[in-house]
Amino acid sequence: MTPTLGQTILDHASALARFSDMEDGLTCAFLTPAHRATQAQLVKWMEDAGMQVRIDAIGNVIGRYAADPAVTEPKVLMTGSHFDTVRNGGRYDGRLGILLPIVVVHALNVAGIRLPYHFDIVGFAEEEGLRFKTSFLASSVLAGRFDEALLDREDADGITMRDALGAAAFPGAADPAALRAAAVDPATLAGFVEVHIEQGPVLLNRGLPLGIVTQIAGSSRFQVRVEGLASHAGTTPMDMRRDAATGAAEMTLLVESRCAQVPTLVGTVGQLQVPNGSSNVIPGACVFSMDIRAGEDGIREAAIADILAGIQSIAARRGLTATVDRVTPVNNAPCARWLMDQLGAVLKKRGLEAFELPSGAGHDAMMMQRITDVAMLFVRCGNGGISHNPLETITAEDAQLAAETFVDFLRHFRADRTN
Ligand code: HGY
Ligand code: MN
Ligand code: MN
Repeated sequence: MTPTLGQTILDHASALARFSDMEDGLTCAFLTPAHRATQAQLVKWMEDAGMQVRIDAIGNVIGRYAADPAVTEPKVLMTGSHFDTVRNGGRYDGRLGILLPIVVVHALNVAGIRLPYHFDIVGFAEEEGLRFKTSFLASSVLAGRFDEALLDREDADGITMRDALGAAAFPGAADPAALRAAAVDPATLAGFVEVHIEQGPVLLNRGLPLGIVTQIAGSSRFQVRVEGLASHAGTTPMDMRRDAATGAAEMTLLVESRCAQVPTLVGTVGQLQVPNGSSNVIPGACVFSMDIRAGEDGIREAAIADILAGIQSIAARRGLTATVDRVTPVNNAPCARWLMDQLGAVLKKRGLEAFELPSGAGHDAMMMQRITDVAMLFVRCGNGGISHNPLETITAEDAQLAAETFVDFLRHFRADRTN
């Protein structure tokens, strides 16, 4: 393989990072002009790599590197990740898992190497939930789990998902029947294997370039609206206030203290706003997000039960009301041992440790795990392992090694589950 695969991956990630919703950083929210430009660029790179490409009803870019024509009834091995980002995010989260296989397919195609199965790369249009506060939106369509009620959900500007999709005008966009029809038939799949930047410091601290994921932590997201009474900041005595923001602050501290009780449990309030607040008005309302995750579903569910009860008791004590909206939770997703072992075998062949680690971050593979066996290859994250931050980085050497390992994996892949 050409030693420039790694550098090409980094160059492609830099090129995509120029399509952004913001001036001095990378934000790529679902169906914005930057998102559409990213999607168009992915189509072009997949076509240049020798793939047949289509865009489905939610905006996923799906490229197929067709199987060796001599193989009858080939299965589909699927890979991919998301191309949307968080606000002011990193350029590798999600995108690495699209760009790396594109570069790999390009190299296979140039070398005239066909595979005994169809190899599909999916650029998932939306995973982060930034615009519509969704969870695994694009992979839920592919997995046949799309919640049609989401079409009526509005973004911060009051634009519904239905209208945003309609304006994008993909074939079938905003048509529930087309969104249903975009689901893949699980019987056609041999599995789903996602490459992703680790987004944490484990591989970095152990001096390892690559790792194999054992499971992906389940997660639950909520939007909480606390209502109190807006009143004058100068005239309302402290003991007569119904301050929604101080109530939300106490609820935030409850999330922190409850989630600190169990090592694998994490809880985050990432958005906290006083809508239409003024410096001289006691907050009459406060809205905040909650993201709660754990490696075991029971631990997460027990924490959620305690936190939701605690929120109501804090609200009652302070004369507030709290309304909680729950985004569909995603359960812990175990990776398939037979796929992990095939990844491990190619790592060992290269003299690398087949190191296994769980993922605390969510991934499209979680949703795909509902319909097929999944595995994930993690690539070392630089800069102390920081992610969801512009400082997120990988090296060209690690990208090269990941690409070469992925080539080995594809060339040795056997769908019959015997290792
Ligand atoms: O939030 C997550 O774990 C993912 O990056 N969307
Ligand atoms: Mn992310
Ligand atoms: Mn990601």
